[in-house]
Amino acid sequence: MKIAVLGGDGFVGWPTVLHLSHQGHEVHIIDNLSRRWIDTELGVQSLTPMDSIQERCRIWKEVSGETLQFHLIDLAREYDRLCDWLRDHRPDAVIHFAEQRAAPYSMKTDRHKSYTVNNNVGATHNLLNALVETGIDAHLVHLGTMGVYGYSSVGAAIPEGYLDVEIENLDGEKKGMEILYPTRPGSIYHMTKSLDQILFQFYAQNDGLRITDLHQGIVWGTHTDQTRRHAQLINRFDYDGDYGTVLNRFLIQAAIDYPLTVHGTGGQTRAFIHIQDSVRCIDLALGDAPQTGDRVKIFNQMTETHRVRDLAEMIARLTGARVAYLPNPRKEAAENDLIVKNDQFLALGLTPTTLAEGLLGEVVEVAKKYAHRIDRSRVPAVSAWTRDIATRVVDDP
Ligand code: USQ
Repeated sequence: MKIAVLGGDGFVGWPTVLHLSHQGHEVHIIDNLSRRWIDTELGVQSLTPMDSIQERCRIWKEVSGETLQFHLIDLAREYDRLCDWLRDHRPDAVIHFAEQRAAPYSMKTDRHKSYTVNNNVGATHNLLNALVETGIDAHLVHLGTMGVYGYSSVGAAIPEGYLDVEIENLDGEKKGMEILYPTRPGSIYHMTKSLDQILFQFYAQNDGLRITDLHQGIVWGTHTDQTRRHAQLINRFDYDGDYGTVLNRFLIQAAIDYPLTVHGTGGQTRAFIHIQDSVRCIDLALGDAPQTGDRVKIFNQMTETHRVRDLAEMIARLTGARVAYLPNPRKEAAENDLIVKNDQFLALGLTPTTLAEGLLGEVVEVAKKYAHRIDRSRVPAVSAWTRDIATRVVDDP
């Protein structure tokens, strides 16, 4: 297939590009390099040294013999260039990662809130609009988030996108209907992914676009089979308080002898997936495309759930790290349970990589190797969800 990977320079995008190219697909990366600019804005850098996207593509050619093409396009702002690109290249599939993906960054200031909404919703809508305008019947695979469901504990498993409900009509008869699972996003970022869902529902119904939405959990790990093939193919690794995600943060904190930064009581239960499985899932979803006229296909892209304090205590046991229980900069339930259905990927053949499989140590090794690149002052999470909370957040444990 000819595949466009929008956001192909990012944390999940880059290993996905390599995986699909390795399988023999013709892969085009479309990216505005905004993630690199945000590093510059924040004054932080990936734990791992990343080369330019052009250099990464050159090394991949050397290692694999396969060509990757890079196109610098800003989806949210360059609608006409996007349409031209689609007309010129006519992809069979488009994978859409091209959104600002950090909840803390999206809550930083009013400017960051506006940027995240304008960028994410603008990019998604421009893409849908452009597919209709150019008449290209590509399968659109979007990276969404588990966070659209929210974390209210009702003791029931979260289904894959849709909920069967019963409502009473005017004659008092109970009628069944299927609805998108009600969204309850916990940040501006998660809200943009909730808005994306409605855009997808409309374009699938109105224009027959073929869309798959992957509700992904928190990704951990850094290497995949393909990024391991050369030092310069290494994936990015975020550790800072805005972009680092919880498990990877705990692992680097353990590696540099920094107390593990648990928010509140650490009672938040979240869904997790290893980066290698994330890439496999995208591949499986590509092979299971909906037909024209189908509803949006929604998968829960996660393999296990864990409570944040259990992860911290497990890593403390493994490494001897100390655990710091800090004021929570976020507005979120102090404790929640989470049960998630992921039957569709299991049925398609996904064999989950779990925390138990020794890969935690691999991440600690990577962190130790590049520990000299870490600025300890950028480890605390300081973006607060409300002004009230901001006054309570402690900078350094
Ligand atoms: N947390 C800590 N300590 C930390 C960092 C986080 O206790 O040092 C807690 C947070 O308060 C939260 C949980 O860990 O309760 C998860 O935080 P996170 O930063 O790992 O994940 P989140 O902000 O939800 O976002 C990440 C990705 C996002 C993706 C999402 C999947 O950045 O792109 O969509 O995970 S999910 O969480 O399932 O919605």
